[in-house]
Order: sequence, then structure tokens, then C-alpha cells
Amino acid sequence: MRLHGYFRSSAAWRVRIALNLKGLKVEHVAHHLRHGGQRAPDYLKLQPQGLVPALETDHGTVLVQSLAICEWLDEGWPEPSLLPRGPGAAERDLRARIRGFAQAIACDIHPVQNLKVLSRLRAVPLPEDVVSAWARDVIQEGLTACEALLGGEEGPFCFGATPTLADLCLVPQLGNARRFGCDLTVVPRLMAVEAACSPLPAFAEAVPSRQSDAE
Ligand SMILES: N[C@@H](CCC(=O)N[C@@H](CS)C(=O)NCC(=O)O)C(=O)O
Repeated sequence: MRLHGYFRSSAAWRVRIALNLKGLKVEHVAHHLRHGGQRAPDYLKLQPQGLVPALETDHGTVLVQSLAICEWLDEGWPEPSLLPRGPGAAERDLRARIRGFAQAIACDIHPVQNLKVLSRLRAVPLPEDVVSAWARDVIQEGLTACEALLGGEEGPFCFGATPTLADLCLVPQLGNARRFGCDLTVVPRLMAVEAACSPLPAFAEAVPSRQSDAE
């Protein structure tokens, strides 16, 4: 399999964690987002949105969207599971809560502070400090809501004793939060989740600084 990504992309980072948890080795193809690599004609043929990640599977399909890719991996390599299994009401509830938390990050925080959006704000033109403040506020507000979403949940991970799709989304988003100078002292539960995830090899090996295209 071949994963198209970029060391700093938090969406690709989610997939790297999932691959590591499943013990899967893939070829990594880096596209330099700041140099416009995601808009190269050859890449657009593969991923018409011009976004990373994309996963080329062994049977030649191209998968897009990090959450869809993580769930595809989870179906094909079920252990360790990224979502609780089983037909019972409790498992259904938990699956929906985990997906809800993951989507709060992937659909509502991340897209609004993404490079594409920030580039448009810069092109208005808005000064860099205004653009950065936009990103910081979006993340701060979103993570504060995420902290509340975990209010009644057992740790040490987002939803219990093992990492799930929720943790795969949270850890990279906290990386973005630091880049933009968010105040993380106000989200102690999220910090505790990160402290539980970080020592695990699957998470440690997925961090941007350990990728071959890291700068
Ligand atoms: N919803 C997509 C988001 C993908 C995405 O926004 N990727 C960013 C990097 S984290 C990207 O490729 N940005 C390029 C750009 O904004 O031009 C997913 O989860 O895969």
C-alpha cells in the first residue's frame, strides 16, 4: 500500500497512527503542501480534491478522507479495534459517541484552520497575526467543546482503556493547537489523553518530526 501524505498534515497523521496500531508497513509518498505539491496534475488525477492523505491499496483502489481510510483499515485488520464492535445498544451508543468526537475535530475544527482556508484569508489580504489568531480561536473553541464531550467518559484514553478513532483525531489536533499557540491548560482531560497516547510506539512513530519529509 502507498500512503500519500505530508509530515505536518494532521489528517495524514491520523492514518499513520492507525497503520502503526495495526502493524502495517506502507510506502510513504510525500507531497509538499506549502510548495503546492497537492495540486500537481498527477496527484489531482489520484485525489481530485488536492488534499492529503490518500491511500492506494494493494488491489489498486484509491481511498480518500482520513476517517474513511481509518475505518477501512479497521475493517480489514480488526485488531486492535478502533471502534467497539457488537450489536448491543451500549456498543452502538459508544460507536456513535466516538465517531461524534472524531468528527467534531475532523469536520468542524480542522477544516476551518486548514492551509486552504488560511491561504484564502492571507489572499484577502489579512495580516499574518489576524490569520493566525483566526486559526488559534477556531482550535481553542473546538477543543474546549471536546473537553466537555469527554466529561463523563472513563480514561485514560478518550473513551476508555484503549485508543480509538477519537484518540487518532485528538492527538494530531493538539499538535496543530501548539503550532498556533492555543492555551492547553484549559483542557486537562485532553492533555491526560495525550499523555496516555504519546508513549505508545504507534503514536510516537507517527509524529511529524519522525517522518522522512520532516523539515
Ligand atoms: N477531511 C480531509 C481533510 C484533508 C486535508 O484537509 N488535508 C490537508 C492537510 S491536513 C491538505 O491536504 N491541505 C492542502 C491544502 O489546504 O491545500 C481528511 O480527513 O482526509
